[in-house]
Amino acid sequence: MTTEAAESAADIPPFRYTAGLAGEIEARWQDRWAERGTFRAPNPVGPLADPGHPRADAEKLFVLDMFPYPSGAGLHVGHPLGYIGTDCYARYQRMLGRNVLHTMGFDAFGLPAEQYAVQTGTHPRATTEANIGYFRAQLRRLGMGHDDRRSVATIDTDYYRWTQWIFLRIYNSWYDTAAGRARPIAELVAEFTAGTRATPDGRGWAELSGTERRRIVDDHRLAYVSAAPVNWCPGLGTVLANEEVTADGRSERGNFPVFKRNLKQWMMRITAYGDRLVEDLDTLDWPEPIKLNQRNWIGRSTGAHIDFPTAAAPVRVFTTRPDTVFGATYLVLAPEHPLVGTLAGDTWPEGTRPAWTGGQPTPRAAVDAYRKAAGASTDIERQAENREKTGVFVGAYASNPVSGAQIPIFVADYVLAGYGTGAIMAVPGQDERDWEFAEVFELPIVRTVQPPENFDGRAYPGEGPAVNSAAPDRGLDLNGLFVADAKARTIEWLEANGYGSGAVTYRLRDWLFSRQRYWGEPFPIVYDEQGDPHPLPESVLPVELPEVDDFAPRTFDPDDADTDPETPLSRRRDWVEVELDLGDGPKRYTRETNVMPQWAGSCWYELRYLDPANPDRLVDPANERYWMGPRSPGDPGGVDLYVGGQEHAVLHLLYARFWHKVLYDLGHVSSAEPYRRLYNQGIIQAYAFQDDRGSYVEASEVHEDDGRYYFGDQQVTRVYGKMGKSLRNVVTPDEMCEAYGADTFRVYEMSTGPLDVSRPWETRAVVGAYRFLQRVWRTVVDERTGELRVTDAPADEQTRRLLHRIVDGVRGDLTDLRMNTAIAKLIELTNALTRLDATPREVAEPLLLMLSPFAPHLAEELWERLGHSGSLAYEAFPVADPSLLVAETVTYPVQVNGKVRGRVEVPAEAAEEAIRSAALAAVAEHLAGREPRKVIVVPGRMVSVVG
Ligand code: ANZ
Repeated sequence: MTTEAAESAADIPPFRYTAGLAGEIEARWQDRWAERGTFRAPNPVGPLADPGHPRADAEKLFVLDMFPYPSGAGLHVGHPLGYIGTDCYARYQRMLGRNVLHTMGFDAFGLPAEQYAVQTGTHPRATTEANIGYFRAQLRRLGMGHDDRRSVATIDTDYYRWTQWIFLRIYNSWYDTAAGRARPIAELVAEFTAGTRATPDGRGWAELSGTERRRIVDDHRLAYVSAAPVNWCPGLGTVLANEEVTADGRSERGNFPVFKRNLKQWMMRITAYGDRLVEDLDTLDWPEPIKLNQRNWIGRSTGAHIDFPTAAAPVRVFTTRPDTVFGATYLVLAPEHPLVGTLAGDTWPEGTRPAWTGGQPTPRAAVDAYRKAAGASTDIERQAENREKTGVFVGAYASNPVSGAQIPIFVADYVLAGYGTGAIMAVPGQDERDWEFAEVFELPIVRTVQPPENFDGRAYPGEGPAVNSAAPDRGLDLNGLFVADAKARTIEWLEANGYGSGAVTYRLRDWLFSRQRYWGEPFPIVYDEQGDPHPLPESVLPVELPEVDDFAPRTFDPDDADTDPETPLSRRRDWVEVELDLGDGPKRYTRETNVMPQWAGSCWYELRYLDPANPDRLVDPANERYWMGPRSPGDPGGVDLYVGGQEHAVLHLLYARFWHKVLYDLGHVSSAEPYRRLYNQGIIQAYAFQDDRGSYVEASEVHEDDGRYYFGDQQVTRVYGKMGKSLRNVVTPDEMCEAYGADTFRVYEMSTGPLDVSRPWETRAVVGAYRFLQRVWRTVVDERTGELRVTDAPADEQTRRLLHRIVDGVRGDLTDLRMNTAIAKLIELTNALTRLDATPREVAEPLLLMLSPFAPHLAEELWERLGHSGSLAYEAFPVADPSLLVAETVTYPVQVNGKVRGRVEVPAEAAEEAIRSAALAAVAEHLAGREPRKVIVVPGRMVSVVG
């Protein structure tokens, strides 16, 4: 390419480090590492134990990358930024003496392969495995020091067997809120049976029917079937998790409308862990913005549940402002609230305002019409601030428990079914949305917090003394209390009078765990004739994904919400219908035909890395304790360094923490958290080019002419953005390896910034890294003869001091993942060496060792040429001699009128002015206060004062 083109072939010295030579060296060392198993990390026990390994008894370090989805496009140069960073760090730490676990797996279930299968009929396994092969080859070519035995893919049956096993553990447990942890469901049943735990309605366990018992137990499980409202996307033929729905209520993939519908789905009770997921963030070494993201997502709100009696059952509301209850002038139920049907009758009560009826003859008709309309909009739309408030009266009243006032009950879509209790007490005086609604429906507004004097707004949500908030006959008087005290007093009163209690609610919803797809883990669940679920015994795992002819979920008119999903697995009747003996004789069952979401496999992969070949357990406890166990009391344990992109701030990290905590509670792991330290790498950005219609054109085909950019003969506009297929500005690592070699590519990527900073990609700048490695090569090898240029003679003092200063700096930089400044220091040292006639071995060797995390192939090659056998991967990283780190000094004799009268020691690089004043101070008594007539500084030699 460009670099070589400038020089004609004849000019190139025969032993120069070129892309061709780099390629040869790199392939050779990659083969050797693989043959020798260089990066295999020994386990304490089991198939991967290796007591003879040099690091078998060493301190451990577990470095983890967020594993990729193996897409068909392969890696572009943006992807390996984090992988190269962790590889440098892992290599460095290994040289510090640690037993380092670093490997790479594949998050291999997922939509793209399935969509491709739908279009072409190619089995997703075939495409996915081919893509994995391609990724592996690309990573190998980059010289990654991965333990090849530990690489797992979530689609391996031996892997998803354990994903299913974990599902069964979750299914077979419940959250004991008193103990603050999950426990096996058998212990719950034992407590009910023994009578030590009361049943929900207080009847004895023995008095309950089999079905009643099953309902109670199933209601406790951490994995359960629910018919709750879900995001149904007819255009994709599947339901989606909240996280997969965009802010404007469409599917993230495909951009189809998403509707709320009640469908039977598997759910995971992640909300049981809401408190711990928030609190334990404090134990983690994670970037603050990610922690904040998680806290917001979990969205813990404290307040109260308050029961408002009605003619039918009481309406329970959740409020964060129980102090404002005297200002509750109406209630609002979500359209989906179960009491709506009961409360809405056949006649409008006396005095119903026409505006409240929605123009319908009866409350029931009004509510039905309203519900239909509300079903068509998304949660986001329903909650939009500037949206005009709509609603209808249900034709019934509730009584405000603190005042006894009769207040009307409405349904309105600004109240969501999936949050709190799906019902609110509306307090227009303090809540803006309630105020707007009250204005539209002419409902009373009563302030219960005194706004400041200059307040000219409508609802006042702020701090102030309570007003209009006393019911002396009921023993409650809040007037004058500030918000916190008024809240506490109200909760006390509610609890004493049986109208409610303090409560905590989470924005976090239970995790919808079913997908109506093919390419995912089947559930280890069958249903009996009553439709009740049964777990399959562990002995039949894995439940393998059956072959099908048609991979497509059935899709429907994207705008028709009234359809039911039909899954690909449900069409294989011979697979779905099974006869099994689950302990009470052979019976007919039907299998669950949904599959798990892609998140499942990535919830626990780091654990399988620890013990990938263990046939009997997910991970042997001794191996888990060694690699991930807590190091001290209060330490949550977990992976020592987890590197990945910010886009996983919420979902993956939250789900993985949840599963890990369940496994921890049940005693399967000793670490309370999966990822002790998290680090977000930056992204790679690059120029992209748009034509006059705004479409992106292939960036590599654009040429520059006099500051303008052309695609063919068409002028295009240059923009800048994240490298990727959509901007058509992809550069692949393969091209870079071809043109310069993997070592150059690695050094270039690492030199452009600290690991957590996003940076521009500039192909033209890669040559800088290439030239640097050529200089390193030249310090060791004579380009013309191929002979070594290294001498055993000691280095001069200056070079030696430079070396030690650089060793010290590079260590600090690598420890803090500042790869760029480490490389800058290595360049400085190399440049100093190129000025010498021969390179002292005492400098060349540490230079290669320090370079090896970044340019491992070149370093290995030169290390071998210096006469070492074996790999330098286990050599000790250079250590700086502290005595050589103190700045060098020079001692100046100071003459006064020709006689030496004193001596001063000053830093070698001291400026003349500093030497002069130090010298004058040293001979002050010989000058006896006289101003010297002349001071001559002879640099490095002497100072002469003429008095
Ligand atoms: C009365 C009140 C008075 C409220 C007041 C707020 C201010 P966060 O903080 O987000 O948890 N709410 C409760 N459930 C709701 C639902 N399903 N859909 C829509 N809104 C709901 O918000 C909790 C507050 O949001 C609750 O406190 C309730 O309004 C409303 F001056 O109750 B509040």
